[in-house]
Amino acid sequence: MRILVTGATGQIGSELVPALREVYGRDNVVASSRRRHGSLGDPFVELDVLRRDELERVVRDYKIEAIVHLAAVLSAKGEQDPALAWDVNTNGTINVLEVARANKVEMVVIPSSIAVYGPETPDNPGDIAVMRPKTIYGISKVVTELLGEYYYSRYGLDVRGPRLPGVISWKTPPGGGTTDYAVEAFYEAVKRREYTFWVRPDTRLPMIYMPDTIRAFLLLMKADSSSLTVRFYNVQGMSFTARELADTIRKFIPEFKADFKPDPLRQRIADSWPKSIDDSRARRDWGWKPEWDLESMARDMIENLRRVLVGSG
Ligand code: AKB
Repeated sequence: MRILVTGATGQIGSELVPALREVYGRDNVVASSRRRHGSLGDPFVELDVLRRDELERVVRDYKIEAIVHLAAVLSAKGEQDPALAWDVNTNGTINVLEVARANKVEMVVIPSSIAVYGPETPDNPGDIAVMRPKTIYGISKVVTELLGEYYYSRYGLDVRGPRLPGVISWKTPPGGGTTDYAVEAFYEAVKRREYTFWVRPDTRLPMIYMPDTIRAFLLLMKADSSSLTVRFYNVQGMSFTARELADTIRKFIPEFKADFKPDPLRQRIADSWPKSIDDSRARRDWGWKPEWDLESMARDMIENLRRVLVGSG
């Protein structure tokens, strides 16, 4: 399968592209992003998803059979420039879906987010639950999901995606998300032994470690279409409060000092999201099961960040 990945230099893409290349072969996975940076090798093309003509040219030139569409503006950044977030997240998605449909691309994979949920969503929501998000990012992800379902039922385009919680990783930092504190805390704990969280200590959110995230993508992409009962699936690795995260970091870095100074915007966003999500349908339909919990993830994050930031294991 020849795959195009948009937004490939971001937090997820920089780890998903190498994983896809392992499975599908290096030359069959074309990485793309607006500007080339980071360590992804060729094949690579500079591509803005808002340029439908360029997207179409790449899909034709490389005979693309599947698109993994990662390019998006996340929740906190989206609130600083809602028009940009709307443009990139919805028009970028329409372009991907239209080019895929017109060029007989077989599969489009788009991650959704817990940001589709809102304060009216009941606790521990399943895949089909009340979705009245309060951020432009969440609204654009609901639109993305609905468009994906529409293109599937109207044109038979196989659109599917994991609905992700906060993604924690050490290779490439995330940018512009509300859940990014759960990544920054590790960087600062290793570098400076202190961190000021931008949420209250009791703020609990669902999260997932990157190796589980990559596995979720690979499993979902391999799943037989006939076994899928929805197009977007909740996946969760763990759920913890900011204080529980700080306490867990302290098990490995006893001097770690945590402060909590809630930032009104990001606290409001965090408060509007569910504390955990029900991923039983993904477990049933395509064998999803997370392998990392808070403690094993924290140990691995700290070991790796010590190696890359301070040169000791
Ligand atoms: C964000 O915080 O915006 C993202 C997400 C949950 O989709 N990490």
